[in-house]
Formats: sequence, structure tokens, C-alpha cells
Amino acid sequence: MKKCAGFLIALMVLLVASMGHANGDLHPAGCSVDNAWIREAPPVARALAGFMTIRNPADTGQLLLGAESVVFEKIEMHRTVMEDGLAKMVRQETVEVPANGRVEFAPGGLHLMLINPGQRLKAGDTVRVTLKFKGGKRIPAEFTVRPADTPKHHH
Ligand SMILES: [Cu+2]
Repeated sequence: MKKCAGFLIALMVLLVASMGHANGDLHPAGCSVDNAWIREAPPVARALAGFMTIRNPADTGQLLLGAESVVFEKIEMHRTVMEDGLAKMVRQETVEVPANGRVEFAPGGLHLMLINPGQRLKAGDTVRVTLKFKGGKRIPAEFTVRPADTPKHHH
């Protein structure tokens, strides 16, 4: 039995070593998140909007599948589009972060729709949101709540 366990450990070490040498195709390389913030809303608000910049330093595009947080019942990815002069939100199932590029979640465009907050969020509070990427990679990000009068961009 001892011999058998030793063999298994050797096999696992080999497997881990070979994974370490993979060129990034198997595991999404580290995207990073910055300027992550949530727009403060009145206490009655059933949903808040979250914004951020995601950077991808890898040579392969990364696919964002969604996000989750213990503070919110559900998080969706939305894009605000203008239709007949009216702003309309369209749900996005996935968002691609291009190779060696970035994606901006910003007012008037992409945003995280943070649905049913379980607590009152005030300017200055921070909330942890975990981003989920295709391939199983999860990236936690710290979102700071900012006052609602943070300028919107209407073009
Ligand atoms: Cu939305």
C-alpha cells in the first residue's frame, strides 16, 4: 500500500508540474479589476449599478460569465443601449475581455446590475463581488459605494 501511495503522489506532482507549464490556454491568466464602484441609490432601490475596468494582460481573450456577492440576491450583466431616444437595458450572458485589452463597465454602457441588496449601502461602504470567468477562474473585487451624483455620461 505504501508503494502505491508513493506512486500516486509522484503522479500528482507530475500532473501539477505539467499544469504549471501550460501556456495559458487551460487556465485564464489573471485579469485584473480596478476602479470598481457602485452607484449609491435610495434605500427603496431594488437594484444598484456597479462599474469597473477589467484588464486582460494575456494573449488570449477571457470570457466573463457573471458575478456573485453575498450582499446581493443576484447579479446580472447589462448594457444600456439607446432605442428610439430611450435608454434600455439589455442583459448580456457573457462579456469578452479581449487579449491584451480591457473592458469598461461605465455609466451609459455596460454595468453590473446588483439585484436585491440585503443591506443598506451608503457612500464609502465597500462590497466584495466575485467575477466568474469561463474555465473556472474567479476574481474577487472590492467595490466602493459612491454618491449617486457621480456624473453620468450621455452622448
Ligand atoms: Cu441594468
